[in-house]
Amino acid sequence: MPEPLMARLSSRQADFDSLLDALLAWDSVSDDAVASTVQHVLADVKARGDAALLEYTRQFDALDVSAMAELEFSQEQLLAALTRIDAAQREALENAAARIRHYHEKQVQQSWSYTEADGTVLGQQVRGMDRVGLYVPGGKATYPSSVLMNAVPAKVAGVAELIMVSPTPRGFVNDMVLAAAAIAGVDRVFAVGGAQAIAALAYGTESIPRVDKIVGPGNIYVATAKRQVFGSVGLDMIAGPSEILVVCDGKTDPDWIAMDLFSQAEHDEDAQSLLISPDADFLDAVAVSIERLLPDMERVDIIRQSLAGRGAMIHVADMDEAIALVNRIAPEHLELSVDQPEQYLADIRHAGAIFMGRHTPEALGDYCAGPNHVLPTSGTARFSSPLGVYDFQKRSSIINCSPAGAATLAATASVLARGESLTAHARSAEYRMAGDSDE
Ligand code: HSO
Ligand code: ZN
Repeated sequence: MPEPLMARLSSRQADFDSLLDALLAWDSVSDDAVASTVQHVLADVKARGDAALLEYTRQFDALDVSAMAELEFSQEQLLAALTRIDAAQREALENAAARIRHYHEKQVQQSWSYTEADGTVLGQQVRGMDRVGLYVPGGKATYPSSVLMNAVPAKVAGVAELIMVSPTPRGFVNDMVLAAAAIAGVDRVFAVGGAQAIAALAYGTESIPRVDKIVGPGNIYVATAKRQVFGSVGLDMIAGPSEILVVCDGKTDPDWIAMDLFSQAEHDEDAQSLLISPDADFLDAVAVSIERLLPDMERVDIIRQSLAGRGAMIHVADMDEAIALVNRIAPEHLELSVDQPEQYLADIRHAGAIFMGRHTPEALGDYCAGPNHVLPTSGTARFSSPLGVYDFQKRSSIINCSPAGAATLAATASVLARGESLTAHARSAEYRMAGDSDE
């Protein structure tokens, strides 16, 4: 057998813990030169608006444009893209969008309130955001499916205006991306990208309105720009490379598992594919499948680099140990390729998305099962959740005191306020102790 492509670890080896830590380590990329370029671009777009945006678009995207109007796609153009793509592609996009919409409709948070005995009403009012910006990369990682995954939940949340930006280097336009925008109900689409697009969304220009939140993945310039505008605009998470962790009892076809590992690895050289099994022979069988299947893959080089650099097969004693490892890794995607996966579900504490059973490959979730494919990476599933409708909703607290309720609360507030030496707070509360001033 040739030297296996993926590293092989065993939970029994003495240095397992440190090897695992090294395997999982991922430093979010930061680069001083990029940071200072981005800082300059942001300040320039903030100061000069469209003029700067046009200059950077000419410079970075090699586009010969002189007015922002040339960089906006009309709704007619979006619909035209929808008619240009294959009928099968259109149908698949529409089917995926409908399923994603249906799933996300379950996530809508409702306003609520309750009334206390003295008539005071307390509650929470939920509202969709006014305006959201969606960044869609223009290069090798342009995914129409990601347009749906970001835009549909925003629209379900009731976001009034959804603005998409996506670079079109040398005028290259991806019809599937525009078609997905049309299907998802994106309101405006601009052909701008990079840090300058993030600046436009964060600060607004004459033609691109300022948004309340920016979502969507991007290259290092985009990620750095998002970090730098933090505070003036809401942001989604800054995603690391994609990961998959497959736990298999050894009874799934090894070809299926090899292909599931490839499906994440083909995203990018830094993507991470891990396989855990209590069956060492099965790990060998998957290694054989990998050797046989890999040469035919279109992205063979990316997959090879990803599996060799960041992939691993981990042999464990039993399923209990496998599940403990899952929780330690907190993977973005977890496949439980086992009989009766339900029996393990209650013990899983950290995973972005859990794919249950042999017939649920991650690829189905990536496109069309319904749940979101924007998920926490690099162990952040310990504290964050899939992108959802709730990310585009915000809440206001509601407090409506009855005169009697105010009098009661004022007694408590006054004591606490005086304890903090905040006399105006205390007196403001105390005025309400007596009931209406004209009584
Ligand atoms: N697996 C990616 C999402 C995606 N897959 C888009 C295919 N297209 C997120 O980790
Ligand atoms: Zn994927």
